[in-house]
Formats: sequence, structure tokens, C-alpha cells
Amino acid sequence: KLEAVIFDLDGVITDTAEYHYLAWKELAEELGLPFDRAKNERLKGVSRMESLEIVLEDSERSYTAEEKAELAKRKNASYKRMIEHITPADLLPGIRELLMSLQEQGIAVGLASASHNAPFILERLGASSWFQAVADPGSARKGKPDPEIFLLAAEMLGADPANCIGVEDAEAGIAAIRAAGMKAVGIGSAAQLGAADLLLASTAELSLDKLQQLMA
Ligand code: B16
Ligand code: MG
Repeated sequence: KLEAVIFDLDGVITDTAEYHYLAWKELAEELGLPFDRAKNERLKGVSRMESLEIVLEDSERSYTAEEKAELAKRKNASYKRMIEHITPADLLPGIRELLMSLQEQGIAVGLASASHNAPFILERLGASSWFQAVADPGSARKGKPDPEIFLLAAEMLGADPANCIGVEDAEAGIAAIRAAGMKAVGIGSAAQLGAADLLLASTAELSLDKLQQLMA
């Protein structure tokens, strides 16, 4: 029986990847480093500090831990200015309808995002009240593909991972869900998300019916 659905944020609830792209690009330009959309793909689902390492990999000089912390802070400040403009219209297609039917059916809803800005983004989307648990990435020791953040969300909801479904758009996220012992729904293409139990091309194809069938 389906007890809970645990969502990733970026690429599933809303598309913040574009803002991450713009903010990292701004920083890379200041540092005179190349940065393009292909590189941005590699940052999806990856933590802020790990993302910075990827942005800096073409650099000829090395940076101290203090400098890195300052660079990450700078990127986050411009990212935060951008996400101020998020509105409920930025919910990805079908998400509002799905969250409403989950609530109606009394199925618990959680968030397992690597983003420290997730609570603010949910608020801007007008979606906070649909989530009974938002796992804090700061209290997970390891990032995705480690299952920790998904297990944290399930624990907060009091749900058995075996009765949970995770929804993700990144390969590492699907691996994390499967390692947590949950059923994995992938949003994207088979090239990256072949390991998902159910693969959908877009969030518009999500429905409570399909999720319940997956658990049956
Ligand atoms: P922050 P997700 C991830 O969100 C993003 O995909 C990734 O690009 C970002 O670096 C990470 O959050 C951390 O975000 O800098 O806001 O803490 O896909 O796990 O929802
Ligand atoms: Mg994602």
C-alpha cells in the first residue's frame, strides 16, 4: 500500500536548474572560466560545494577552502536574488493536480532535495502546505546517490521505505531512491534514467493512478 511519495525539487516540482545555470555562469565569467549548458547538466542534483568543484575544474590556479566558501556564498547570493521571482505559475505541469490528489487520498508527501533553498522555493511556489516533511540536506552526511536524504524524509513521515515512491529527474537520484528500498519514478529519458521502475517523459504524465499501480 502506498504510504508516501517523496519528491526531488529541481526538475520535478519546479525548474530551478535554469537559475543555477545563470548564477554559476555569472560566477564563472567573473573568474574567467568556461561554463556552458553541458557543464550545467553535471550540476543537477549535486550539492553546492560539489558543484563549485566542477565549475572550478578548468581553473589554472587552486583555491583555498576559505576562497571556495566565499565563491559558493557569492553564487548563492545571486541565485537567491533570482529565486525571489518564483511564483506558483512555476510549478511544473501536473504537479499541483498530483499534490492535491495525494492530499485528498491522505497519502503523505515529502521532499528530498539537495538544496538548502528548498523551503524558500516551496514557499514561493505556494506549495509548502502540501509537504508534511522537508528533509534537511544539512543533516545528511552523504549526498545522492546515497539513500540518506530519502530515508530521512520517510522517517520524518513515519513511513516504511518499502511503501514509498520517490520521484527524481537525475540518475544519482534514481540510484538513491532504489538504494533506499523505494520504488523509483524517473522524469526524463531512458538514457540517464533507465534504472527507474517507471519512466515518464515529463511531470505532465504523473498521476495518482500510475503511482498506485506501481505499488500494487
Ligand atoms: P543549493 P535537487 C539540487 O536540487 C540542484 O539540482 C543542484 O543543482 C544544486 O546544486 C543543489 O540542489 C544544491 O542547491 O545551492 O540551493 O543548496 O535536484 O536535489 O532538488
Ligand atoms: Mg533534481
